[in-house]
Amino acid sequence: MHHQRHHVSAYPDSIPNETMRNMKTSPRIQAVSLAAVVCVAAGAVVLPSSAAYADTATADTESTATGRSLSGVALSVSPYVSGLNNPTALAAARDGRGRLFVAERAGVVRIVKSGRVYKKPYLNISSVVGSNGGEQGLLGLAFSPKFKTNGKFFVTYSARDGAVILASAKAKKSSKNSVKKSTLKTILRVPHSFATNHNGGSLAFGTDGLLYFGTGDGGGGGDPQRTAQRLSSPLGKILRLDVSKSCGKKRYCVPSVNQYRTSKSKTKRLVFASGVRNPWRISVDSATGNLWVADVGQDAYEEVNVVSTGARGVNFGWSCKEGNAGFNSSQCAGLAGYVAPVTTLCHTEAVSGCTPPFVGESIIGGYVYRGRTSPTLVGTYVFADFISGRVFGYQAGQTRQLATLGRITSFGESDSRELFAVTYGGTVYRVSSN
Ligand SMILES: [Ca+2]
Repeated sequence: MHHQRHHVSAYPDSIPNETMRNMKTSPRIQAVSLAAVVCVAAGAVVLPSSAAYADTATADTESTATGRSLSGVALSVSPYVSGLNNPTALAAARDGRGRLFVAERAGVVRIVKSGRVYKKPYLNISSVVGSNGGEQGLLGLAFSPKFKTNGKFFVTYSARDGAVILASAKAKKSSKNSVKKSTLKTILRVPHSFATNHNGGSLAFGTDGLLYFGTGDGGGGGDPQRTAQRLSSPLGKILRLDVSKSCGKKRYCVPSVNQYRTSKSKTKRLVFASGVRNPWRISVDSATGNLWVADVGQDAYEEVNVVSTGARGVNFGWSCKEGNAGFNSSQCAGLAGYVAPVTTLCHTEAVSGCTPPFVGESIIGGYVYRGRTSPTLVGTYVFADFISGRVFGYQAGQTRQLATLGRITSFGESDSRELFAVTYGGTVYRVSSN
């Protein structure tokens, strides 16, 4: 890996969020090529390969720099360790041991500690992980809030048949630096055979101790299976499970707070929220308990949503809506109380008046920073765009570009809630501010 430092020019003052929302929304462009629809719209982990990406200035080789402020934030994104193989997620166990755990797409979880990558995998389940298309693989990773005592953590991955599997694994002791594949146990299987894209797979524990699991709409383009608004489909949802115990034959229980817990549909019982397309990365703000959902857009808008985990009837709108614009009018029938995004990025080829820096083609959700070493960043939701390499901050209705770094696939928090990012090329970056 190269580690040249680039300097990012100061950005013009940002467009206020309201302006973004009121921007003229052109009708959905139908003329986008299939490749663009599939790759751009779908693709959190797609390798840019077409000419459409020729102007993607930032390959995955650079650190960056400092940008203009969000309430005085000067963001620094610096390489921490490299040599990972297509990382897709980063998490910490919060057991005080200072380890970062990085999921690699092929099915390996690796430990990063004190600036180095441990040679021996923490977990290797590559023999059961499918990797067809640009988006299948080991997708998500989250540690039990009680990991220190129970040694349990959770992964999501594509099975060989395309199904998205939520599974647990268990360290013999939480201090161990490797975990046996034989401890892997399937908790939930979400069938996903229609297409290889839009798998979701993001995991986040709420401050309520419940596990939130984002699923994609099943792929293709434009919600062809009409899953996202159908509550009996596990696709296009944020599911909520209690994985701290078993109920009957299931390795989870339906939380008593789930709105549809008494539904005849076993799937519907797990639905916390509907109406997402590909919530590639979700996170929970440890201070407020709010759930942040970054939903990858179709042809026009990328979006950031935030909702209390105590909310009911949460519907993020897809595929009736894409961002704040209409999309499939046939999917609007049951749409009551649609949760509008707090901020959106636009696709220049589809939205007139869409100008940098608030341009994005494949949003990568991040975290609200709650660490200690970057006081000006506290309370800011940091996120990115995979394609353009823009790194943004959102706080109190304002969105600003704070840095540039191409091909971020995921953000993650350390034991002490410091912020890290991983790029598809295999580098872990430390994200900090003044
Ligand atoms: Ca939405």
